[in-house]
Amino acid sequence: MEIIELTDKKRDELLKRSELDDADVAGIVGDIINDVRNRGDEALKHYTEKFDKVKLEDLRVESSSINKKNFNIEDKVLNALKKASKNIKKFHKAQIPEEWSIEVDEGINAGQIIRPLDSVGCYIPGGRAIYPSTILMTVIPAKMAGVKRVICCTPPQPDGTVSDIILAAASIAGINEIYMVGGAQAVAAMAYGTETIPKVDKIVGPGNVFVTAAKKMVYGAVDIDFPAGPSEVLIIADETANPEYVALDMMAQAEHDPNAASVLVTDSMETAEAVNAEIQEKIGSMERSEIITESLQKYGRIVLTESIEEAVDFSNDYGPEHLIITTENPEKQLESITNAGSIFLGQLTPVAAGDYGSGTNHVLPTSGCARMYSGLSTESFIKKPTVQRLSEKGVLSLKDVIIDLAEYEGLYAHAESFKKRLDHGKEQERLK
Ligand code: HSO
Ligand code: ZN
Repeated sequence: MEIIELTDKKRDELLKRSELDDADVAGIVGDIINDVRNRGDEALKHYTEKFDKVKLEDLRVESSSINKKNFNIEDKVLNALKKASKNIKKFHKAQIPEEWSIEVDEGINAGQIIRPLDSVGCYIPGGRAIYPSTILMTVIPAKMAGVKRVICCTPPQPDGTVSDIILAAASIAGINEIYMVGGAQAVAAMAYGTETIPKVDKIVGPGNVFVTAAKKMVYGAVDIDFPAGPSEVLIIADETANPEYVALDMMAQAEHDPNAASVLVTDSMETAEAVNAEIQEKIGSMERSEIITESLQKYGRIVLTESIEEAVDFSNDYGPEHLIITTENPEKQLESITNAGSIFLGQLTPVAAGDYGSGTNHVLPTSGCARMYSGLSTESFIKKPTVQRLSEKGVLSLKDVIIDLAEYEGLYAHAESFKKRLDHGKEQERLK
């Protein structure tokens, strides 16, 4: 990889990443959504046959195949899922927000209560990779929030089933409602409901361009998490960074997708050159060498800055999905970080830790969306209705505010509704 000095001219070029634009697929996706709204299950089966090459009688996975004792997977993998789920549960439990109320002014009590969404649909991608970890990352926070009905949609395998590892993860996460449908058609089904698939309140989870485009189109009919495209990592490193670790973290992100982005930003030419050399040395022998090579060629970057502060600045502009800070004192740079999906501090903390088992969520905003979104969390499944109660004193103290503003806005029923409460208070006072 070329080592590029950060100049104003280069900045925009460097901020570039995957250009997969869902506008390109908007037409097809819109047609699929309409078809699913009109024809329900029949349309789902049609698209499953067309895209997944499977003819399905029944879209739902029998719950007996999720509620079973023995899954056809290695014990060590089952145990890994269990241990990961324990950490993910613990972390997401800590994210449950508190209800609160305050006395805004004398006699005016107001606060927030916490209520879970009623139903949630998790999209679990199939195809190129099977990610049981994504089941844990989507279902567990919803469960922790108290969502009663959590369903999953995932494309079927060529034999018309869902793999046992996905079923095992679903069982560990505590759900038994899985539907074999993928792509935009799955999103449409969960947004509008079909004979078999229930309409849900929110759709979450990563997916390809079709899924992402569909999520954006159904937003409004349901809530969605955020657009989650090809994975990204940005690494801020100084001269203390371990070049081998940095190279591996870049390749780990690159192996997800030819369109994934891996960016190293360092103030040390030595680190830049050493990481580059490590990648060159390892890339040919990596298991997924082809994907890594394509991804690093397209969106891999090594950027040289004049200082670590400049590296932090660049990272904030980039707003990476994953940010690794491997410097002498990463907590110091953390103070100035404003935009990042999930942050990994120090040389012993690779992104893989958060991908699988340290407890944090791996469904994170990409393509700069970390500027305005946080990753999936327990709060993603929680509503916070506000609550208030006025006493006579409260009514009295608000009288000028409410009546004057309501009359100014010409909303006399508003003013009147308040005056009556005022009279009520006076009446109570008189009766005392
Ligand atoms: N890095 C991916 C999540 C993942 N990694 C799943 C491994 N399995 C997006 O955050
Ligand atoms: Zn990953």
